[in-house]
Amino acid sequence: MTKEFKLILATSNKDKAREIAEILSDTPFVVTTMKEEGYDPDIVEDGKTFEENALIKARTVHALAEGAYVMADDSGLCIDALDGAPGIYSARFCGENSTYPEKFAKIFEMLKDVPEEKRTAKFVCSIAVVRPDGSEFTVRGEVCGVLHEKPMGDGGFGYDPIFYVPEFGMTTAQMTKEQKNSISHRGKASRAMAEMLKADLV
Ligand code: ITT
Repeated sequence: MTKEFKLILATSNKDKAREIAEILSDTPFVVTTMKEEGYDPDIVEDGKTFEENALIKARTVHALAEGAYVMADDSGLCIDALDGAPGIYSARFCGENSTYPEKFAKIFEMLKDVPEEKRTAKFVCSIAVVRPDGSEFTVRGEVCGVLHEKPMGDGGFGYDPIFYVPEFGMTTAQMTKEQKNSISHRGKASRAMAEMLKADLV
């Protein structure tokens, strides 16, 4: 018989939590957040990779929520001409309190000598899961795109208005939720995660 189980999401980012809940909506997983579960830990993201940071977040919440499945997402924008920056520092890029328009302006200032065809980038998402028994795994999803100097669209969040996907002819902020989830780094990683957890459901 198929069991339902709760996945506690170790994030304070409401947009991520919303996207993951949508992506997993037609699976047997019930997604809840650490806030909804009453946890508000101080998480020190001092890893060097997306995977390390995702594991740090998931382990921190798992230590509080014994006996639960905990998942965390560490993600970001990696710009080829900037050697993968801002990468794991995407949320903090240009200062923790900077706005996205300020982050966009900084990026295009840094790219001013880079020709348009070389303004390629990818979104990366690493998802880490810690099971009730403490076993853990990570999965990764990526989506390639091109940076668009003029922000377009008001869907999604973060860097979506400047992340243009040529195959769709639009930015991820112009896509419907379904379109973005079908191709996004988070969509790919979440579906890979659900696949890994399938055996636990039987
Ligand atoms: P938590 O650590 O609490 O999960 P956070 O937002 O600080 O929240 P990260 O450290 O993983 O999470 O940083 C992810 C950042 O990468 C996010 O804040 C955006 O700036 C960017 N990002 C990730 N996924 C994105 C997406 O789908 N669309 C646009 N920007 C995205």
